[in-house]
Amino acid sequence: MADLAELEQKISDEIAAADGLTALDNIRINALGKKGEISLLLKTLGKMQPDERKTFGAAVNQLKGRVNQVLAARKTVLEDEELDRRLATETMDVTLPVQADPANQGRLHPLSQVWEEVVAIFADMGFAVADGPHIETDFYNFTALNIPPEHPARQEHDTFYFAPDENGDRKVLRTQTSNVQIRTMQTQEPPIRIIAPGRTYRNDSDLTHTPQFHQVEALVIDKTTTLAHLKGTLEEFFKAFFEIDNLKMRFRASHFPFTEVSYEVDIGYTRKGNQIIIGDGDEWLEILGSGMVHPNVLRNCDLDPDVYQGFAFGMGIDRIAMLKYGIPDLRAFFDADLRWIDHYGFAPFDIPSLTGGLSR
Ligand code: 2NL
Repeated sequence: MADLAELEQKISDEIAAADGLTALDNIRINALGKKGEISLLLKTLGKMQPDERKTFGAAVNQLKGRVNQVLAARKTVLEDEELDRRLATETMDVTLPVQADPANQGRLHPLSQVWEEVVAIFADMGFAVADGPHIETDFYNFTALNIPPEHPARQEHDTFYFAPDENGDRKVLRTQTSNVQIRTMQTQEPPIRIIAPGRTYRNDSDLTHTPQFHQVEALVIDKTTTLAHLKGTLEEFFKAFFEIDNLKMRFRASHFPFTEVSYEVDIGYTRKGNQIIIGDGDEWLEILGSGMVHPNVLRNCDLDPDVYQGFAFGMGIDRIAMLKYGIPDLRAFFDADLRWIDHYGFAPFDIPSLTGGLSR
């Protein structure tokens, strides 16, 4: 029994001296763990006489209870000390801004936004979106569009050519998205009503041109499609796109190899300071090229020009994005500068729609 008192004193001294929760837990394991000093004492009970076993067993159990109490008390003290230490050393600046919602971080590039706006407007008018290859054969980029070899229009396209293959044929990076319309006319029966938004490529680089840019072309083919449909479509599109009720439009006779008749279309605007307000006013802004699809183009796609006719137009997405959102420098579109995208970009989950709002 004297041994028990001595053991209790020793364990109590150790507990009092424990300087942390880990040290305290080690003391607990050494005393009460499976192979702890007190646990081992209990294992000697089996070899004792019944009387001795009764008194010794009770004494060890009481010792165990007291040690547990001392351990718990020391634990509370150590935990309080730990909390006081953290409260004294750790600080929190409650004036810091709330952390940004991760679902609302990142911005859509204005081009992506405008692309989606254009798609939403034309989809609402019943146009399907078509896509095609960026690397194209000479036929789909030029010949099918009534631009035969040696035609002067080829020079104006600043085409990127690939190295010729074994037959001497050179593929090109498409200079406009018309290859998509050609492929559509070859594979689908009219009526056809598509837009072809996409990347286009020309070997041209200055303040207002980048070697890779974006175009949307449209094509409507049916038996009775006329210029009036072209005018109506463009008027509806620009009113929806620029979110205005009044729109002045001007059709200037022009020439493209793939349309006959051909028009360049201007829209009216006024200047307010260095701001451009689109819709009304005395100044004109050239915005797109258009016309009735040339009979040769229809023939090249095995459509009979005595049965079918239609309109087509093409415009630059980069340019209408700059106009709508007042972006002065085209080249910044391709700089991948996060500060620029933060300024001009759009919230990722604000998907443009005619009912929910195109742009907010
Ligand atoms: C412009 C002019 C235009 C077209 C593109 C087209 C396509 C086919 C047939 C006929 Cl498959 N036309 N596309 C027509 C007129 C103008 O683009 O200045 N674009 C920026």
